[in-house]
Amino acid sequence: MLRALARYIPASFGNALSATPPDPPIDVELAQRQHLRYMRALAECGVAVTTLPADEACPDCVFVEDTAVVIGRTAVVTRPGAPSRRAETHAIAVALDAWVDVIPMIEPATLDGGDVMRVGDRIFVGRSARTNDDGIAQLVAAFAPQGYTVIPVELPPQVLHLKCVVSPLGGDRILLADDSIPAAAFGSVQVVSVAVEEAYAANCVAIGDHVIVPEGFPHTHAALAAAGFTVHEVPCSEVRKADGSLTCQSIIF
Ligand code: CIR
Repeated sequence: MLRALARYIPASFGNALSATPPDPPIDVELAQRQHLRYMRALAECGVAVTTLPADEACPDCVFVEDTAVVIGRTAVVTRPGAPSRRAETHAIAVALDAWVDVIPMIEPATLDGGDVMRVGDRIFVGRSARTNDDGIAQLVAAFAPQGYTVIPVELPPQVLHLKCVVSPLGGDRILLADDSIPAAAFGSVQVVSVAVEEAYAANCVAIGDHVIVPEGFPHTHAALAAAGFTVHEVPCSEVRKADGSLTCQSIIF
């Protein structure tokens, strides 16, 4: 059975990092209710969810995806690119240690898990403002011996994380926002496209024949349904104000 590790949204979530100060500001109680909807959607897709307590000292702690890359029996606990987020990793490492082997990333590496996308035996990594070459090298050191090929992908400067614009759909399929990264960067894959005006919906969580998507993107919903998925919509308005979306709210392994 697939597991998801998640973390509750703290009351301090209004202070989460954001490229643009949200207007209107984050409604923290609404964010917490929307987060529970995502937890429920994961459960409906057959995933066993473990949710860690929030840490008030870490406003961004709900975005657990950035703190670890878990593939098979190995977890690389990252050194997040934003210094204010580095205190998030300790609790994640302690929790993951119950299930998998934990390898901590060490300075000067920085890497956010939102920059990492596995497709079969390939691991695509966005080289971004958050993820540097040392971070990519430490990912190679952890996963190349297990047969994975790590492939760096250059991100346009306005893109926070690789998975803001592309998500794995299982097998060799990906969901990719038009006019973001050329599909050729991903080699031989099948692409389900997201129109530019729905680019936010390119971040989705596929679990077998099910896919969880942000609420309110009808063309992407239809494209995924046509590709054979049962589509679950979840509201994301408040995490979006903190530059977050769906994949960032869980580590699935
Ligand atoms: C940050 O700027 O780090 C958070 N406010 C948002 C992180 C979103 N993470 C992700 O999409 N993987």
